[in-house]
Amino acid sequence: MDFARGRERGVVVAGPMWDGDRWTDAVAAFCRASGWPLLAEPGSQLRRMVPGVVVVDHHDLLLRTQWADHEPPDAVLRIGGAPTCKPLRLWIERHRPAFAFVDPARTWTDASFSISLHLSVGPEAMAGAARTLLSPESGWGQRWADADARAAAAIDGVLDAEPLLEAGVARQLGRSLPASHALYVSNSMPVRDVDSHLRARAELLAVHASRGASGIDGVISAAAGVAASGTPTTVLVGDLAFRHDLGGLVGAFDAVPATHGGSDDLDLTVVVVDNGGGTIFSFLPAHGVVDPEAFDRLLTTPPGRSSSQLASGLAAAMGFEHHHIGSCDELHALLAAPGPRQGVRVITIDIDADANRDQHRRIAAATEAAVSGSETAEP
Ligand SMILES: Cc1ncc(C[n+]2csc(CCOP(=O)(O)OP(=O)(O)O)c2C)c(N)n1
Ligand SMILES: [Mg+2]
Repeated sequence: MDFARGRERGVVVAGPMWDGDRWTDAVAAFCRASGWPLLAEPGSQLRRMVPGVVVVDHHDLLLRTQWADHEPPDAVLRIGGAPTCKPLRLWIERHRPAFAFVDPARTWTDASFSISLHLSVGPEAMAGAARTLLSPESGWGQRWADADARAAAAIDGVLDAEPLLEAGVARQLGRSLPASHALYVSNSMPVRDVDSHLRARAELLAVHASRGASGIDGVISAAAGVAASGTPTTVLVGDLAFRHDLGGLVGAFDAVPATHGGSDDLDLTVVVVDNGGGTIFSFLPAHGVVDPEAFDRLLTTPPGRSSSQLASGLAAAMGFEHHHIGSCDELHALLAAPGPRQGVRVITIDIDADANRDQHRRIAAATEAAVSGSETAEP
């Protein structure tokens, strides 16, 4: 596995992996030896601060900038499932670097046919390859570290000055959840917001999702499955995905805690970001072009009532906790203290969809300005 030898401008990409933590040491050794930055989505279990490794938190935003096209890669080494990050896929397609896929399970997931070398090897081979590399001198890894730090400061500049919206919720989950907890993220915008805004920390926060075909069904049930393993679990879910799996909420509610003679001892916090329907579609080019009423009826499909109304009704009927909140401080207070097992609780947060979309655009523009010195960002 001498793929990295002689290639200084490489990146290691880590897609979703349930067992990604078993790769931590090998990936760290490889990144240190090659000088390549690590672009790990949270669901890889590898977005974690490791000494000597450039861990990039904001690659989704960085790879939309002109800076990224002035820093084209000559090599990509991927582990894990297909990455969630679309700008990463487009950056690879534009620059066509040598592309190795470390794929011990032989999944061959490569929808855009970009992979040039398929390696059916495990972490030992990656660690072995690291031992054959000479330390690089190009400054490539440092430039990524600098750009990521500038992006983080630009993002904080936007988020810290504004009311809580979806990016701020994702950032706060990474700041507040105890390391012994797990985060489960729904498809649609939650998994993307977490990829863009949850930052590496010293201790691992297990982050899971069912990427599959991006279904928004069964989200609460899957998160309850993680919680049933004994790990207190928080699930970040949109308002439609929440509605799609209220049966999962009942299932989690019915699990009888060990303290009451049962065996399931389940601790599940459901954080619902209520933006009034499927707002992922409002990031598509058709939004603002086609008739707004038709767009909403066919794509946004806004529910008639808020998630807060729904959750408070269910909470009253079923007897679980419901908190309707609007700030980082309230979210932190509910998530940070790992008290006694909670059973099921639901936290609802109202999100103004227009303000949220606008904030996403301003974050992209602020990142572009911070790393490229230009104001024109790709949306
Ligand atoms: C089972 C299933 N049905 C429909 C879809 C199509 N779909 C993708 S995203 C989405 C909207 C999800 O809305 P919400 O959960 O509120 O998240 P948001 O888009 O607001 O982030 C829909 C309907 C899907 N992915 N899976
Ligand atoms: Mg929604």
